Amino acid sequence: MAIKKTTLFVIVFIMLQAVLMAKGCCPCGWVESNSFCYFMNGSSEVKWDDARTMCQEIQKDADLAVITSETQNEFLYGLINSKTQDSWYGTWIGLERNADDENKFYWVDGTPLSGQYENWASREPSSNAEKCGMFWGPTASIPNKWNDAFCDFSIRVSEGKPKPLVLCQKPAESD
Ligand SMILES: [Ca+2]
Repeated sequence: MAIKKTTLFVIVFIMLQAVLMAKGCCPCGWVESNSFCYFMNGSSEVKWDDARTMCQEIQKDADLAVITSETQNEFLYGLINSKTQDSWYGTWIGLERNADDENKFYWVDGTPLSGQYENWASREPSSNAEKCGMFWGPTASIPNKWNDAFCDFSIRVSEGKPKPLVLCQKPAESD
């Protein structure tokens, strides 16, 4: 009986380790989902370029979030929704108009948006002058949708109004 208990303990221990390893590992303060880690800066007042630099500097291999599926989109919307402060303008995401072909958007990892998962709000993208991707927050008129915005939109927002937050992403460590 004692041997059986020990064997059972070893099996449970090995299974637990396997689960923990499969889950991946994120830096303190980051949230893990499906092998990626996410971090949202909730007090930022930065332009898209600055938001991207912020992500790249805060952690190795980090950049603005790249959204490739509805499942991921819903998870990230939940993350934005979990913020207690008004996030009407949601977050900057890693989507940008191509410098050479303004009709095309690319993710910051170099993937063209064309043919991939898209979640634009109706009548968006709306203007070639709006070159940077944004994810509308829960209190927006069209929540949980994407918008193209002026890349310096954060400084165009009236004084005292909420600014777009910053949504960073990095691969989860597997070891
Ligand atoms: Ca727009």
